[in-house]
Amino acid sequence: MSLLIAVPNRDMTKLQILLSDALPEILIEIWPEIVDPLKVEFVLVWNPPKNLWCNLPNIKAISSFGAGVDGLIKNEPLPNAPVARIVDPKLADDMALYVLGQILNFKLRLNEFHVKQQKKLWQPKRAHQTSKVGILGLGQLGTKTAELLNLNGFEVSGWSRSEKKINNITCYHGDEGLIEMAKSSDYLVCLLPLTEQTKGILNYELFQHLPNHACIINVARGEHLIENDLLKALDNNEILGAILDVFQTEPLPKDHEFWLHPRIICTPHTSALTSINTIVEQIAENYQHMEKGEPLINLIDAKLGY
Ligand code: NDP
Ligand code: OXD
Repeated sequence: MSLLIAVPNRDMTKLQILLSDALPEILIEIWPEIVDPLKVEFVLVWNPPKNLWCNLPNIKAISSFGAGVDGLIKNEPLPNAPVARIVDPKLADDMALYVLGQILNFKLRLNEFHVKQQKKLWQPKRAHQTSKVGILGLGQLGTKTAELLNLNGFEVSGWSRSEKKINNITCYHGDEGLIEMAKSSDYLVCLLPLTEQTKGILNYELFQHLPNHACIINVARGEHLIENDLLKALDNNEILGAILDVFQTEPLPKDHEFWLHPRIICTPHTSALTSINTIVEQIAENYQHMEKGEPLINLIDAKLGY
C-alpha cells in the first residue's frame, strides 16, 4: 500500500523521509512518481495537479497539507473519501502573534515612522486611539487571536457561522451580525476559511460599514478580498489602511499595485506556517486510523467546505 504526497512545485523529500520513518511498513511516494496507482490509499495534497484523482481509484483518505482545504478542490471534485486537515496548535499561537504585532505596528505608526526615517523627517505624532478589533472567523485561529488581543487590552468581537459564547469576546453571527460588528471595528481581521459563502466577503459594501479610520487585515485567503474594492475604498478615504498576508495570485506579481501602495503592508503568506513535525505526526496518526477503519482526526465537513 502507499501514501502519496501530491504537493506540486515544492521539494517534499524531507517530508518523504520523515513519513517513511514514521510509517516504515508502507511506501511513501511523491507525485508524479507513482509505482502502482492502484496501491495508493492515502493522499496528502495541496493544489492537486489536474487529473490526479481519476488515476487513483482506491483512495480511502485524503489530508490537506495545511490548515485550509480550499486548495484541494481547485481543479476537480474530490473522490468520495474522508478529508482531514492539519491542526497545529503552534500555528494558532503564531497567527495570534502576527495579528497582534501588525495591529500594534499600525496603532503606534511604527511603519510610518520608519518610512519618515528614510527621508530624515522628524515628525512626532500620537498613536492611533483605536482599540476595537472585529475578527471574521472564530475557529482555531480566530479564537486564539481574539484571546491574545483581549489579553493585550483590545476590545474584541468575533463573527462566526454558528452562534457562540466566548469569555470577554462579543460574538456575532449571521448577515446582520456582520454589519453590526463592522460598524464598531477599528481593525477588521479575516480568519475565515475560503468557501462559496466567504469568497469576496471583504468588499466595498462591507468597507462602507467600517469607520473611516479602519484597517483591514487579511490573513486567510487572497480570494476573500475584492482587490479593486480595497483600492477604491483607500482612494476614497473610506478606510485608512490594509495589511495583507495572502493574495489572489501568489507570489504577488511584481507589477501589482499593492507592492508600493503607501497604505498597504504586504507579507508573503507567512503569518503562520505549519511545522513539518506536526504534519508527520498527524498524517501518521490518520494513516493508522484509516487502516483500522476508525474516523480520522481533524476531519472537515465536506458539505460546509471547511
Ligand atoms: P476553522 O475551520 O477552525 O474556523 C473557521 C471559522 O470560520 C469558524 O469559526 C466558522 O464558524 C467560521 N465560518 C466559516 N464559514 C463562515 C460563514 N459563512 N460565515 C461566518 N463564519 C464562518 O479554521 P482555522 O481557524 O483553522 O483557519 C481559518 C483559515 O485561515 C484557513 O481556512 C486558512 O484559509 C487560513 N490560514 C491562513 C494561514 C496563513 O499563513 N495566512 C495559515 C493557516 C490558515 P463556525 O465556528 O460557526 O463553524
Ligand atoms: C494553511 C496555510 O492553510 O498555510 O495552512 O495557509
